Amino acid sequence: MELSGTAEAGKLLARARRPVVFTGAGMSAESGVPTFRDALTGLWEQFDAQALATPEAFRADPALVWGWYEWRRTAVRRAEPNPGHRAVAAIEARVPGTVVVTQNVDDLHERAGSAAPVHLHGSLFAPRCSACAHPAPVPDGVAEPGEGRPLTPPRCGRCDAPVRPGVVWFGEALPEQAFEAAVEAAYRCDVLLTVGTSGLVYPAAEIPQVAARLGATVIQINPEETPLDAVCELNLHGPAAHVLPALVRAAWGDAAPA
Ligand code: BJW
Ligand code: ZN
Repeated sequence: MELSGTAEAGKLLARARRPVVFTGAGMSAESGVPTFRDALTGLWEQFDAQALATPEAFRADPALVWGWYEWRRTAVRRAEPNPGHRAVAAIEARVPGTVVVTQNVDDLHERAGSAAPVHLHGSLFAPRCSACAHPAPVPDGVAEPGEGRPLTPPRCGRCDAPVRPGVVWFGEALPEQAFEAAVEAAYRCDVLLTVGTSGLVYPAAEIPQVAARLGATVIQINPEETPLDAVCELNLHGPAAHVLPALVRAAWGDAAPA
């Protein structure tokens, strides 16, 4: 009897000793956090990336950019991890060699129980000085920000320059340690799950490609086709919040932590 994609992927996952779970915005979609490029619902449908997610945009209008990130941070604080995030934490609990690499700037993997996800594109919860990079406190109890409404950024406690969001904008280098950890995990892994990413943004999109080139089995979880289809042995078409728990059950049965 031919195995279904999920059953086959479950067998591969159950045998894995050094899996990598590589996630993008689709991972958090069912927590109500919008993706970037999905038609109608993606952030870039509504907002101009060049006016909000570049260093030039912050220099031109720090209040607009800061306000937009305040709005997004407030939305993430109100969101809850979904069963997909919990399934990722369950994989980690089952296989101690698991590495979670995320492009997401939310904290939903951590809140679902993942120990130390590698954040390739920074975090909404790590603001820093735009001049001296000194870490700044996450503002607490700020006025409810409107959708992208200008909101003056706080000043650095060390040099008084404006504080910026601790995320990676277009044209900026990825945090060195995080990128090195991700590349090393891609080199070492036996199975890589690529979940909810369009695979369009580099260098992050190299991670599943590196793993595939070095012989790992790459399994994709995404309702849509992506450029990563070409390097994937299995494509599980569906939402992460459904497919990942099913995959964990296929790998370890109903006794799997979920
Ligand atoms: C579901 C689902 C469900 C829906 N379940 N799935 C031309 C060619 C190649 C490269 C470049 C180029 N021109 C410029 C570049 C470089 C650029 C780049 O890659 N651009 C491309 C867009 C063309 N890259 C950079 O600039 C990077 N830096 C760099 O290259 O530096 C060079 C350098 C070196 C040394 C010194 C200095 C410089 C930096 C990239 C930073 C990306 N930043 C952002 C914003 C972060 C902050 C913020 O959140 O605002 O990161 S952009 C945005 O895209 C965000 C994401 O992490 C990233 C990836 O998006 P992701 O996660 O894949 O989301 P989507 O929306 O694209 O896809 C969602 C997917 O989920 C879809 O497939 C859906 O089907 C699926 N989905 N529901 C499962 N329920
Ligand atoms: Zn400073």
